[in-house]
Amino acid sequence: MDAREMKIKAAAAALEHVESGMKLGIGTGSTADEFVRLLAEKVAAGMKVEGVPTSERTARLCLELGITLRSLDELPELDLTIDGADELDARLTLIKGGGGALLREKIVACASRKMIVIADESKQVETLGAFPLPIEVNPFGHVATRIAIERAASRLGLSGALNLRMAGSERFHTDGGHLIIDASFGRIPDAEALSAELAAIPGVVEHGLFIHIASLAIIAGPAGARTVT
Ligand code: ABF
Repeated sequence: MDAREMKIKAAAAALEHVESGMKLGIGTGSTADEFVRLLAEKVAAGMKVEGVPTSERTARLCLELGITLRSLDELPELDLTIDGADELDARLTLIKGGGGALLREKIVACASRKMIVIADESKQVETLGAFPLPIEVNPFGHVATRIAIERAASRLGLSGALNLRMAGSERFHTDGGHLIIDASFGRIPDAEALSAELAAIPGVVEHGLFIHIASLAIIAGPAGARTVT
């Protein structure tokens, strides 16, 4: 089974948690895209859902496939968010943001009663951090913010490259107009401590550590999809 087939299996298993009439947060990334495609088939067959997308990219795909979208301001309390992840550990702490949508993903996930993560088994790790941690920063003073991140990480014994994400030769901007610094710490043994340090830096808008947000994960491997709580 190749990676795409595993993503589809995880997305199909997540779809079993969706009931007609639900207000859904819809995540960003290739795995979330597979969920959108399967959801669109259910909608075409009569399922009634209203979706809140976590990125412009996801909104375009949903509209293309006929899924009714609302803004989070119209639907501020969601029943369920389905989204991917870049890494997840045994405590369901996640690293997200590889797709650059972490701020809206975290806002939407935290406005939902439940969040289900869908991923292929390659995303499961013992300790987070091999995937560079995306940190969303305000463009104003972003060099000073990078220095502050470096100092904060050093206080926790973390070090590694802090790279401003680029899109070709231009700086990458999020849907919200912010920049992203990808922090290659290698290992993040204490996600809570790092989250607290980053939250204290004024230029940091949000970061990709999702702590106590995911309710369960659906992980797909060659033997099929399994639920992790
Ligand atoms: C999104 O899911 C992002 O936060 C994360 O980067 C992405 C994972 O992408 P994929 O499903 O394509 O591996 O929510």
